[in-house]
Amino acid sequence: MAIAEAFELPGPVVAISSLGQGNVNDTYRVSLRRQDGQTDQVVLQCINTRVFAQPELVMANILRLAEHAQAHTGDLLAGRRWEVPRALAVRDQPGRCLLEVNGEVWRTITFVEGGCSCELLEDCRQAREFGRGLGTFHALISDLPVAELADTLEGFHITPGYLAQFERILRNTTVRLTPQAAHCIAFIRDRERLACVLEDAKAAGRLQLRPIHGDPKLNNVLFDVTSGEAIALVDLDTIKPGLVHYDIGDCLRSGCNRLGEETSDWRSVHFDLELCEAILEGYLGQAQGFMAAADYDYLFDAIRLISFELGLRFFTDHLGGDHYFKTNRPGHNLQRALVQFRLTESIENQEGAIRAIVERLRVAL
Ligand code: GN1
Ligand code: MG
Repeated sequence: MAIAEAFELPGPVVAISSLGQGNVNDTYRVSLRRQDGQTDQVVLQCINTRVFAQPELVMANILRLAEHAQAHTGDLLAGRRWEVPRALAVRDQPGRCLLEVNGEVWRTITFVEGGCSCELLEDCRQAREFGRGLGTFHALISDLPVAELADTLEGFHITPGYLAQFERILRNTTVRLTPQAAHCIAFIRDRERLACVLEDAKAAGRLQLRPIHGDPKLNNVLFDVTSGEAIALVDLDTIKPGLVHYDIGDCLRSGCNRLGEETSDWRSVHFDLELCEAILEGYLGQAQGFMAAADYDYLFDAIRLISFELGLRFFTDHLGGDHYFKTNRPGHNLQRALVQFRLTESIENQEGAIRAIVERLRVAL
């Protein structure tokens, strides 16, 4: 409570409870009583500094984004509600948004009232809103020069880098290699050559760096509880220069797996084409203004790659002793990897249909 109260809050704290299911930071909901007697809420987070070694750069990106988005609404929103969470300053220290307590780094962010997140998509309408939310976010910041954003997480979404890390950790692992782990190793080896598809396209100048969210999985989008419309993207720590393809891949791999990324029934995981089409339709409706022709050519690759990459990251963490993603039990990261690899396989098996959806939308929109 004392930590929350060290920030400029709109009233005294009345309750604190944990919020969300992030795999990296610890997140809490802080309820407050405003002067008019109403309750208000803010989000309090302890930043995982093993992942984000320079939290001040993370905050600088979040502030830059808020500033840019605020000056930039207009046509894109067409009267719809859109919120950009803002960081609150430490009490009596205007401009400082981070608080260090016993080596831990804390910050508070505004809470989006009337917004809710979900773990699984309900239907195509919600899927379209999910895509529309990411498209709105990208379109709002597409003209923010990438040079004005810091790279807060070097190597994030650079798949060849994760592959090299996997090989290094595999050589030294002390984790027992079960048949399921052996399956993961073979699965990765079979796909090594795919790992550089987006990085090669970037190096060849076919894909451009743009501001990205970095982690637009389904539960990082808020939907208005009444209208069902997407109204915000939260969890802004990974905003940085990147390829929008990383974000599109993340959006689709999280939205089109109807069993969710935490399922233990990994053998039944499937990539749902109806949801895929609805998400892409919502996304491209907002994003077509900044998307270049070559961007469409890599959409299928992005969907396959980011599912594969996340599986590779989970599996490498399993081999390395579970130091990156939070886990509830031994083998948790292995199970998560099996889910992503099964999803990758399902994407590969439906390559023709996914490419046809992209083509249809490219022509129709
Ligand atoms: C992590 O912390 P969370 O759950 O928002 C991870 C993402 C993964 C995601 C998988 C900084 O995000 O890249 O896609 O877990 N974030 C970071 O659930 O590594
Ligand atoms: Mg995150």
